[in-house]
Amino acid sequence: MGIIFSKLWSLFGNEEHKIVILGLDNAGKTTILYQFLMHEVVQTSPTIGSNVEEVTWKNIHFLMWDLGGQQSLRQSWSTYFTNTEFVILVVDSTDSERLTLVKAELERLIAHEDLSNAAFLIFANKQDVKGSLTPAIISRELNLTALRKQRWQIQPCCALTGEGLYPGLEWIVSLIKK
Ligand code: G3D
Repeated sequence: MGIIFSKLWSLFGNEEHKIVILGLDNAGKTTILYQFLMHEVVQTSPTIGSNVEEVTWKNIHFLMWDLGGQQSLRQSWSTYFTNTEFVILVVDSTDSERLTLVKAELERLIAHEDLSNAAFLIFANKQDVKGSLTPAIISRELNLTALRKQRWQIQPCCALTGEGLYPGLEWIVSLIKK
């Protein structure tokens, strides 16, 4: 029994969970990916196409795709959606002008059939900047409470220091363990 259990446990531990990290350009996607990878801030440049990295946390393996957020690149996001379990949507909390654009992208995402079972973690990033929008305002502007089909969570964070990132990942882990 013990052997079977430990085999099952190691199987579970080796499973890889696919996450796509989306958001407009400059939201902080690449900074977040590399925070998860190295726990330290790296110099980023605009993502051309995609970055992909394997991240292991609490013995759970994640394959994290960071997709470029410029308008021309957003068209190709859907080619990455197959088998995606989690979407991390990164919002620049200092960019109130483009929140309507974020809302439109979110609507496209939740309507996509390949993401119908995915859970959505929304990072309200750049909370270190004075005057940034609060998670409550971003929730309201994105109309998150109307999201009924998919599970979602909004998490304030600062990708530069890493604050808030692991509580977000913890939510993802709690869904995996359910
Ligand atoms: P992207 O991958 O979504 O396009 P990046 O975004 O990760 O390249 O980040 C875009 C810029 O925002 C970077 O600044 C990065 O340092 C900054 N940034 C990311 N997260 C935060 C944050 O939490 N707080 C603050 N203040 N800045 C953040 P540069 O100057 O390199 O363009």
